[in-house]
Amino acid sequence: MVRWFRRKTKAEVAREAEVPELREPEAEPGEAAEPAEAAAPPEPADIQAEASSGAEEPPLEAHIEAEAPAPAALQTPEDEEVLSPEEEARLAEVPEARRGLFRRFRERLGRTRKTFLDGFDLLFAKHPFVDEAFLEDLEELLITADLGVETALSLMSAMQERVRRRELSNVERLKAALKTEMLEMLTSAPAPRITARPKVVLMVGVNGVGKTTTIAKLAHRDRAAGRQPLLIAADTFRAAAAEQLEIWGQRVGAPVIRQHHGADPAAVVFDGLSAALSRGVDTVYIDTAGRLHTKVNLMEELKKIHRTTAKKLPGAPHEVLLVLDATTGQNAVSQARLFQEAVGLTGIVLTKLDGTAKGGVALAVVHETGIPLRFLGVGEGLEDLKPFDPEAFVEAILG
Ligand SMILES: Nc1nc2c(ncn2[C@@H]2O[C@H](COP(=O)(O)OP(=O)(O)OP(=O)(O)O)[C@@H](O)[C@H]2O)c(=O)[nH]1
Ligand SMILES: [Mg+2]
Repeated sequence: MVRWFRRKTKAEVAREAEVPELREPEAEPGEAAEPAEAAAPPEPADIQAEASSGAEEPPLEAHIEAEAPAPAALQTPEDEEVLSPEEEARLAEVPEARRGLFRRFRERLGRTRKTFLDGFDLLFAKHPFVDEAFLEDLEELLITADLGVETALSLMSAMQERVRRRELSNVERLKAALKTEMLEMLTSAPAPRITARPKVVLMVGVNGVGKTTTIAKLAHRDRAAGRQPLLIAADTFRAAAAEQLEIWGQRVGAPVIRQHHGADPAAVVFDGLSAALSRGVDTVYIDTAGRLHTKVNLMEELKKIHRTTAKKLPGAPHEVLLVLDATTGQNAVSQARLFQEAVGLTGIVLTKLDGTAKGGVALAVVHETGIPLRFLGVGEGLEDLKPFDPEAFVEAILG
């Protein structure tokens, strides 16, 4: 598929012969930079000096480079609090509350961010011009940063117009262009406001992705907002699952409805909803057993839980949230498709974004399934769940 796209890109490039960046540079690369320097990006100061010498018409890219701000120094998790002047200026435009969110996100998504920024650094070091080879390597970088082939291709085609307008000539410009395109890809219609009381949320996902922990985090958010949550332990498959949920329930101040190990999960849900109605709680979270999305009988069980919920409380579940573990990379996309087919999803929670370089998978999931991202898990603590904010996310991985 990658090879197919490569051929297509070349064909497109051939058709777009009028695009200056895609043509062979008029000057030989050796004239713009000695072979020994080819491994390093041209210094803007050098190019400026060359551009102003007037002795020889510099290559087109030199003009672009001379007008553009200096490339930002590479940011790493260790030095990410040290911002470039451009970044400081951008942050200054963001209201105070959001600034804090942006900084925290940056810190937690440090490894994904490093993948992109290191990749850009290499890209500009390897290619002195924005030419076909540059674009192929950029495409490769996006694919390996866990965007996957389809999403990377879509971004690359959106970038074509920017190539035409010479907007990819240095790191800052490339980042700005990608940010705009990614933001567009990630932005979906705001989640519909649910006024039902109790609001019932069914949590689904494969083993170990963070369903139970995410329920605890959501219940914790409810408590902080003055809402009373109730938790239903419909994972009767794993022996310790109900105990785990009970411990979280005690910690966040939410009652937990459970039965014995091996009980019918749909029956637990039925009882749990009765309790929720009689207690008049605001929110209900149904914890389900992790299941292989490819196992038909387990998916059937989930459908039964869904049907029982709807029978007991018409209109429920109001939300079906699929929890995906970001460290699984592209596999997350196929999980989303299969759960969507089985129970219908209203949103996705992407967990374990802290400590993984695979955060780019967020783009693949949204682009390839069309299901909105609702929350991001960025740690194991109760506070480590953030509503998905496309702008903060894009700033965290590219800003
Ligand atoms: N670093 C990190 N760890 C997380 C995050 N979310 C969950 N975890 C951890 O992932 C592990 C599994 O979490 P659980 O909540 O038990 O996952 P589950 O989906 O309920 O698992 P099963 O019930 O076995 O299917 C735990 O050690 C959690 O602390 C996150 O956002 N970041
Ligand atoms: Mg669990």
